Amino acid sequence: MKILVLNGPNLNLLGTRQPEIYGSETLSSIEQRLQMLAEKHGCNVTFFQSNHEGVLIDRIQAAKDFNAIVINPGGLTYSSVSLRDALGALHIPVIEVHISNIFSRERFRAKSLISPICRGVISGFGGDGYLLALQAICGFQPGT
Ligand code: CA2
Repeated sequence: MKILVLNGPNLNLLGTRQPEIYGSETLSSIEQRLQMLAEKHGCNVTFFQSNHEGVLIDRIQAAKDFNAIVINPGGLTYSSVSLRDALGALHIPVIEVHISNIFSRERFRAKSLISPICRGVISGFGGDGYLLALQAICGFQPGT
């Protein structure tokens, strides 16, 4: 099982600002935790973060040999039809992850353009959300 973990604009700033919303864990710490969990369950994870919509779309178009994508699109969640089209064109499961609970914040954050083409959405569990997504895709039991 090969999984591509994508992070969009500003997620490189995790752990540096706004800890009251996004917690204090850095993206690299989340990626380390994912790597360890993936190894334990025989999955292969590849990480990619970009602040640029077109760069993310290029990475998605090149992801033909992956079995699934876990993506936190950041602010592109609410604006990018192009990102949605690129993800939808792959015909592999996509799981949308958000660190914060996007439904309990400003109203504009509650309407994702990405969610309708996703297998599922995980929102509000901090960095653990990415691990829950891996669990859901790879099919192992919680806590194992
Ligand atoms: O909760 C999430 O994971 C978000 O996708 C994070 C996005 C935000 O636009 C979405 O509404 C929800 C923001 C990315 C992180 O931005 C930061 C900005 C400053 C400090 C730390 C993170």
